[in-house]
Amino acid sequence: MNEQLLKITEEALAKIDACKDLDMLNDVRVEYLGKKGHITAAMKEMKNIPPEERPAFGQMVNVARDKVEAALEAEKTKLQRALREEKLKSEVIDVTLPAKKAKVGHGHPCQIALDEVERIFVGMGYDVVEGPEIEWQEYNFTKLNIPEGHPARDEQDTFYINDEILLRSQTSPVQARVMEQGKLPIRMIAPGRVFRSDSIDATHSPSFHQIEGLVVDKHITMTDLKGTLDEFAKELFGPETKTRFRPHHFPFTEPSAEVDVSCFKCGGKGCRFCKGEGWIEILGCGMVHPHVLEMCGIDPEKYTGFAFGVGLERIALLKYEIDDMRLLYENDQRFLNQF
Ligand code: 2NM
Repeated sequence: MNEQLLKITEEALAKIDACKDLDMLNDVRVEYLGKKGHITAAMKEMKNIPPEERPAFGQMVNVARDKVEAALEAEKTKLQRALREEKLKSEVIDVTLPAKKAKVGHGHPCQIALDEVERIFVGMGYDVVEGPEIEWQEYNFTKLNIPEGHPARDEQDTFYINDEILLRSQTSPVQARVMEQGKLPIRMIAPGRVFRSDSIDATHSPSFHQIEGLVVDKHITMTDLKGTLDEFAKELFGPETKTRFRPHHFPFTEPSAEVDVSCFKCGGKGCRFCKGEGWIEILGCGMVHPHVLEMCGIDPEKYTGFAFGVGLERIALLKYEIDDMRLLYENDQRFLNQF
């Protein structure tokens, strides 16, 4: 028995030594120390041994078990260490490799143009004010001297929600709201989305963006208007830019004008960009109609003002030489990634 136990132990130690991985090692453990294992079987032999031999036999089995257990444990540690080393080697990171470039988002051309316009006017001391896109017709029309029956109110051009409420067709209702608050003087621009029932083509969309400006103070004159917009044009399109004011009509201003800038492509000589004109129309403006001031709670005998309105998309199309407004709305990455 002694000899057989020795043989089993030696055999076990040899098998443990030959193990190539932890799975194999576990199989060996089961083979010798498991429920039906060889050493376990030897311990079960105890009952068949004469009582006087039992202590010596028990001790032998214990020694054999301890030896196998110790060998198993040592081999386990060795295999685990080897596995870890292997893993470390295969997972080495080369920190000198070039990194993947992160994709950084960027402004939409309209946003870039808006930032630029805001920068210019904030630099001249203007506030940027926003207001609701759903408006009372009272603010969108009546207070701006657009009476009932005026063609600008036509249901064909305006999205009405009901008799009193509509989607604003301009951002000037924001200015009517500011005038009503009565804090003077006023120097503000109102950028934002406006809505008109237009069909989509290269220059029209039922939803686009406007930036309207308003200055109200004592002694504001047409000269202030001209100087301000001339400075704006020079900052936006370059210092060589000239402006030209042509008489026009708007219900909320009197007198009113449309403003052209000298073509920044050809300097005014006439080219394909300005269609041979030398001038490009960019905005509408005028002196705030006394009736508008009055309806918004400002005394037109004491205060005067000027106002203007410019289309944001129009500025973006001009500045970045885009020939179709629809490109601004389609979110085609091939287009947007150019900005
Ligand atoms: C324009 C042209 C001319 C304008 C007028 C006002 C207000 F509220 F003061 F009456 N805001 N904006 C105005 C004047 C807008 O857009 C082409």
